[in-house]
Amino acid sequence: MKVLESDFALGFIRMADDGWQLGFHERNGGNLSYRIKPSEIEEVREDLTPGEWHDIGAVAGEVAGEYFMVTGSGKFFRNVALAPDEATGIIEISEDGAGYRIVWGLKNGAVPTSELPSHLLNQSVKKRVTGGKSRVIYHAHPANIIALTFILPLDDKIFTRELWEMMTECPIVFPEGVGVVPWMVPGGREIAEASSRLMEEHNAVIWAHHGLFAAGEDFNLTFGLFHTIEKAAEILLKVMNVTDKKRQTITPDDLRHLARAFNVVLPEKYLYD
Ligand code: 2HA
Ligand code: ZN
Repeated sequence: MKVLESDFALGFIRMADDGWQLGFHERNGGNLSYRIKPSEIEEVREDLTPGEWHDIGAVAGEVAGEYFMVTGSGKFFRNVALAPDEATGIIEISEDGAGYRIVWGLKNGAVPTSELPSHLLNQSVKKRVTGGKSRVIYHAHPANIIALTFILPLDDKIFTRELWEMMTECPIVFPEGVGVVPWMVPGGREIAEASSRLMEEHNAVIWAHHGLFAAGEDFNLTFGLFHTIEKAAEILLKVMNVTDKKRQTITPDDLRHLARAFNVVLPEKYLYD
């Protein structure tokens, strides 16, 4: 079948458009990657035309030989649904994990996202730590999370706990907490390595004064995680707009009770007094 008839491509396009509709993607902000299943790539094999090999700029060993659907560098998310074969494409990773070639889309000389090193290193780590289940990496520039990186200390423990307290479902949606990377130059191997180290433990990593990365098994779970974290940040900012003191909140003991009731593990390092 054609790539644009496949469920994975339609799911990818819908998620990109959802992010645009929610205001997460000004101009060319943000990028998305999906690690395609072998059965899914076989379904669209007739529609693939391999191009030349290029250097990734990092070695993504755990995903060598795999195929990814990715957004294009400089492409606007608002155009993904209108011209998916220009704004997105499918790439194949070389057997040594250091190169890629375009096999579909990214028409008219386009290239994969400028954050390809971060996507592939994060994809590698998440593939390994989830036993192959994790497939989606999503990056965008959500206003409320970015705003918090000017106010809260850039500390995993403080971001996690503040976000958990904002909605009862937060600790159930991201019991492993969020990681925080200090401000760094985007697009390269250094920020990719810093993020992927935090992805060993978390499914969401904040880039200070820049945005958020989320990882998950499918488009629903990954978008849902991203959206939940951004909404919690919005609530926290609403509270902070009114007061610098919460009159009451969800306490560490409440969080322990919640963890028992919902069968999740909340690391004690986040349950400080
Ligand atoms: O413009 O979001 O981090 C794409 C980006 C770079
Ligand atoms: Zn960005």
